[in-house]
Amino acid sequence: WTDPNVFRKQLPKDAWACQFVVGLANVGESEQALVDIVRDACAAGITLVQYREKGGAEKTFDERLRIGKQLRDICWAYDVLFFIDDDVDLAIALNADGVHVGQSDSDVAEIAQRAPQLLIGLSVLNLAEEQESQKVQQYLSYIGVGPVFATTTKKDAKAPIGLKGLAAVKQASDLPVVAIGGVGESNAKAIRAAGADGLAAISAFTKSRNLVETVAEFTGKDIKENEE
Ligand code: TZP
Ligand code: MG
Repeated sequence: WTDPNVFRKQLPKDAWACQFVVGLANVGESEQALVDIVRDACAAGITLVQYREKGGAEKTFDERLRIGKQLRDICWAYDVLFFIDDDVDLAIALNADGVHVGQSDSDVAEIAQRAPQLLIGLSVLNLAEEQESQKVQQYLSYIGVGPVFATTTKKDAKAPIGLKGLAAVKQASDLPVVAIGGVGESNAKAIRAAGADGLAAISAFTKSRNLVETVAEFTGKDIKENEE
């Protein structure tokens, strides 16, 4: 899809299935490593990249813009959705496909008003936050739920909600639900069985020894040989 607007209107059903959340802090602050792993993950079949510059060395807007452009262009070359974590200004400047926000980030209705072209994902921790999110459901493309399991990647992560917590949010939600937090190859199947429409992770990808296998575990689809 060279025109992202065309892509957006024709979002594939599995658009949220396999999300790679990543920023420089997750790859030893190496820009080359970031570009390389995003390209490799796109080639391996992920469906969405969320560029998240958190918990590492401070980056200026111009630096994030320059890096984001490279990541965006790689994503689009592979028909992979490109989202920005939190940073609405950056998402707008990059003409990103969407923005992912947490509970303490920008207000969803305000984002939708300011940048109606952006798809929006919102993180919730529990049923109470899911209920609250229903007020802005019309603006949301999916709900992120987690941490489902313990994670060491996000330093300020709340206590994990487990598969039961995930299942409860899924049952209450009319939106696709994407699980995050300690998601990996070994628990991917159980997470899908608990109702997740998509799986998101940082370290499962940055520590993967074989991205194609990681993607296959996440999506539950067999590895296709000689696709197309
Ligand atoms: N939000 C909730 S947990 C988390 C984020 C960004 C970190 C996920 O990292 P990992 O390595 O996949 O557990
Ligand atoms: Mg956030």
